[in-house]
Amino acid sequence: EANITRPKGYTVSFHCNPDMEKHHFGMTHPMKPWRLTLSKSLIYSYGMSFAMDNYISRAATYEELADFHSTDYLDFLGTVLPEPVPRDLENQNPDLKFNLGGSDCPLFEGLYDYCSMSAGGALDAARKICSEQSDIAIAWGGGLHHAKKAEASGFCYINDIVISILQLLRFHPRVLYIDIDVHHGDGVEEAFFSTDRVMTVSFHKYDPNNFFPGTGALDDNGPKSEHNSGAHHAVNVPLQDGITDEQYDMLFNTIIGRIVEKFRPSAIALQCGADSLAGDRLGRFNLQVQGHGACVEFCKRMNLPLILFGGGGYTPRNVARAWTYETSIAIGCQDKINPILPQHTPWRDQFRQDTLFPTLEQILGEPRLNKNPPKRLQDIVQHVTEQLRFVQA
Ligand code: V1P
Ligand code: CA
Ligand code: ZN
Repeated sequence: EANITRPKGYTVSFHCNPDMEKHHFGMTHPMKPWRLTLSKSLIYSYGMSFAMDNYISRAATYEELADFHSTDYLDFLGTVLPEPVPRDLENQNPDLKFNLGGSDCPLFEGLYDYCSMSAGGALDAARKICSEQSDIAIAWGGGLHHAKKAEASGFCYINDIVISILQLLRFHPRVLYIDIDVHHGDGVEEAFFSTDRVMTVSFHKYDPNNFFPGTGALDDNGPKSEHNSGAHHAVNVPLQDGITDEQYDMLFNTIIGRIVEKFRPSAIALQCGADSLAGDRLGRFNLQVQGHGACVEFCKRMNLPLILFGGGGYTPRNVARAWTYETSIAIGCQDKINPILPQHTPWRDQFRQDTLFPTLEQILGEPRLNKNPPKRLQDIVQHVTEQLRFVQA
């Protein structure tokens, strides 16, 4: 591989914990922690670790998790045992405590360890940003945006993003949170609903009746009372099936550009859920690796301390492609790397499912019919622009 060198003038840190990847949600569950192993293999095969500070993150402590989560919930999470016989997927137990143990948030071996490791990596990333030892901190094992203070939701048990942003807020006056997972970032939005120090922006597929979690309408923008400082500080970009790179790029650049201008954040937290890619098992969009990565590039150009979190992503070889490409953008070596996947990458057979000579950027997946009319996108931009008139830095 071409020699990948450390970027000049800034530092990228990479935070992971290999023990996290060993956990299993169950055979038929779409969330596969080994997608992190696949992503890392590809990142290392390209030689990118030589251009970053690499940290094996520790697990977050109970006290660190309790910065956001209720102790009732954490105590229960720490003691529940996996079910001896997996529950029938259709048969939801009516007396679930804290929404734990259903088909979305199953109880599995080592659940508490898995959660505290995900949060540990994300929190380490935030700490490196706060101490200015890192300018772009990467935590692909984080990004679990649905978890609530006292409730698991949508494959998420501990909200590592909220815990990391709380850490950033100890040093930074204003944090911009951006979420490009195909699902609404409801847990993060809710956690910072009543503060003007965090602006949350989520781009997502929106269908209140047929798409999880059903929240995140265009006019859900924070508390309705003008006396609440969080008013207008939640931005939602509800989209339909099949959105393309060009459309997404236009929305992202226009909306995020105006927000940065008006809100003047001192740090950015970007959730890079890869289920917004074409061909995702749960997603509905038509984004390519380039279009997804363009969001990371745009944020990097803002020249602010940046954390990159993982998130959803249910076609593991595409998740690995996107997060590898985005790691290369962080380092600034995206134009130097060979688009043909390294011969010696472990798991190469995973990528051969697509073609004999798999590339980094080419993902497979039949394009979906685009249900986003240009007029609707213009209306979204206009709504957000009007909303921002109420926002003061
Ligand atoms: O749709 C639902 C709930 C379950 N029904 C009662 C409604 N759940 C979704 C959850 C998606 C979570 C996405 C997480 C993330 O944003 C962040 C990591 O990406 C769901 C779906 C679906 N197609 O939306 N659960 C499952 N599929 C599922 C399928 C098989 C086994 C277990 C869960
Ligand atoms: Ca989102
Ligand atoms: Zn998702």
